[in-house]
Amino acid sequence: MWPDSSNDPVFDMVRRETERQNTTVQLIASENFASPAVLSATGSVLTNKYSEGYPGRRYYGGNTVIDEVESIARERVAALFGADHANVQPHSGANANVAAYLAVLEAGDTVLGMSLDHGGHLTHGSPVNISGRTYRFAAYGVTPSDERIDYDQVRDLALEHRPKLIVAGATAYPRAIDPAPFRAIADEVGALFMFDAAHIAGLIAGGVHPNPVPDADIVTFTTHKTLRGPRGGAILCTENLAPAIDKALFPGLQGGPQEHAIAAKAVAFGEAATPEFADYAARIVHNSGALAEGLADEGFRMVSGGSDNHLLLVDLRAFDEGLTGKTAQEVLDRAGITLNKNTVPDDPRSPFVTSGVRIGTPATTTQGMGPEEMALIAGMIGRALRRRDDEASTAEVRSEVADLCGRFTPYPPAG
Ligand code: DSN
Repeated sequence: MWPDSSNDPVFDMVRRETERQNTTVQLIASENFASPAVLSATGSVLTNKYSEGYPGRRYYGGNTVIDEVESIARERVAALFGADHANVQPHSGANANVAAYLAVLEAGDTVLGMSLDHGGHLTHGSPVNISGRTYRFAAYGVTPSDERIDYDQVRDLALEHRPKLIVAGATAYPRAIDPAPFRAIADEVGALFMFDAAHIAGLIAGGVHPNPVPDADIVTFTTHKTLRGPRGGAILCTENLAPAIDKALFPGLQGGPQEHAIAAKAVAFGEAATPEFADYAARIVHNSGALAEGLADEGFRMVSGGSDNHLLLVDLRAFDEGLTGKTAQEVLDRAGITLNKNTVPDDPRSPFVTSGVRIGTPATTTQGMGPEEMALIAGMIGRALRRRDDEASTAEVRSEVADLCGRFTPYPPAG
């Protein structure tokens, strides 16, 4: 029926990637290890089906089962966050955001969002992104003193620019974001309020961060970060915005939904509603605190002094003025520790070089690592970076990483 692809080198690449994930430490704050059930739904025959439209209103036949799948995904995620309405079709967080903008804005409208170089998202108005090219974004940031969101500045900018939409949410911000002041400011200037919960959706679902749903008109997020589902996005909104959101996503932005991914989202939403997941979310934050302590002992400076969530933003300059984020990422890659370079607020270095790294605990927490292992990892990071010109030292850390991962292997060995 089909050509024999079993020897396709792509499968060897998949095997090697499984091995990489099993044998190195994953500290990228936006990554996680999806469960076998989520992976199984993602790899299912639902990938074969066309289902443009929404449950009960499709442009193609044969969607009885697909309607059930998409309906259960919508119901589960709406219940998880207490939202009026859910759209589970966004292929990504970026698409979720663009659809939200399409639903409530016209080209040229003014929006207030967090500046990318203070931790905001690309889709919150970066000039190189469709958001910044289509709408007039004004940007707020963090205070120079405590490196936390400057709510006074948010209010001042809102009063000055009179945005139609205020956007909260960040990609490299280690503190909890309080939705209530944003709501109050949006009400004061007559703006809509959108909360991009991409990074912290799992922390919200697990009850350890404030839920933005009661305050925000629209909540967008990715499903693959702390929420631990398949790659993808979702949008929650109030009942009055539901028709505009659905129309903006399809046919406004996307065509056929990826129902295999939607099935996997449904599985992940089910998992996120369990007491085990609430415990997981609490352990993510606990591990961040332990990692911050360990890194501070090694001489690193945490932006904002620590973390309330799943990530740390580490300013490398206190550890070594000459060490860039780029070099740190490369050295640690060789040592089997995967993280990403990241600018720190008001970074004099470019985003390709940076003075910082971003470090997250969602994946290691899924593996079952705890504060003891966070202390070990902090020590390994310090040692690898301190002796970065000594290949033998890097190899020694790599071997310790392999031993550690051997005790917390996420997946069975492939092939
Ligand atoms: N690329 C994503 C991240 O790593 O944070 C943006 O959501």
